[in-house]
Amino acid sequence: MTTEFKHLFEGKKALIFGVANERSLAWSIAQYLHGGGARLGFNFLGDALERRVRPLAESVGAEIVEPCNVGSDSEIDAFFDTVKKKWSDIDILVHSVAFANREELEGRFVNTSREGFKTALDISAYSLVALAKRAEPLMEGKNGSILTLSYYGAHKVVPNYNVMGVAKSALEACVRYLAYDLGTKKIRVNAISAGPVKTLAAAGIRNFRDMLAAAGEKTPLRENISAEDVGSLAAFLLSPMGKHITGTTMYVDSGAHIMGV
Ligand code: 0WE
Repeated sequence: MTTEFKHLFEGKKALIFGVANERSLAWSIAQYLHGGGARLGFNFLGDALERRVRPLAESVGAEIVEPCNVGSDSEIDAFFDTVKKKWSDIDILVHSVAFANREELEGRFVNTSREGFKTALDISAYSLVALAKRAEPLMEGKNGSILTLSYYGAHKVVPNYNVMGVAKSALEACVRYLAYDLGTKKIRVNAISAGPVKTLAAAGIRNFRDMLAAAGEKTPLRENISAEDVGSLAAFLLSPMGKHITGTTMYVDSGAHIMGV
């Protein structure tokens, strides 16, 4: 990171949801925020991920590392109670969370179950609304910024992405409606639509390696993106450089989304 960005987030308080390990897109974003002088808070989901997240969080001097399943209103409330006590307010919220049952990410979309649909939309889209609702009062007068992660499957059919495509479409619509509501408080809400990256989430996808290799070659830049590319765009959107950008989805995908054939 270049030195011009060393003070970009000086003293800003940022909550980051969705770090699973050192390959997570959320972790790259956290490192950019830390590099700019931000104070950080993280969630984790369950004991297994706590063992992964806690050492990473400690390496960037995190002041908050608390459990929070974003599928539970009571866990979100408990998390924000802690934040309120420790910090009293926040400047930044990063939402990098998605989940669909594995069987929904294989085979035909037409076979999506009612429960599978509910789970994917709840964890991957509604959770942003639930977090934004709790963040809003803590961002009063702070020019807050909220960021989530999307994927091109929200707009065009990506075989096997299935119900996650529907969930990301809903997520991007949530970004627009939240941006309208929270705009009155000068809180910005945006999404980054990232090209495929081999993270823990992707490791659970069958044939992801082959897909990744093929995807890069078809882009204008002829290469895949890295988690760092997501971190740098996030830093821009979350900083005053993105001051009047809200409600939008920005692509960091080597240009993949401009292609027809
Ligand atoms: O949004 C995603 C994946 C999110 C995801 C991943 C998993 C794997 C393990 C959500 N739920 C689960 N559930 C699990 O049990 N991406 C953008 C990565 C991704 O996933 C795909 C892709 C791409 C790209 C699935 C099929 C096709 C392409």
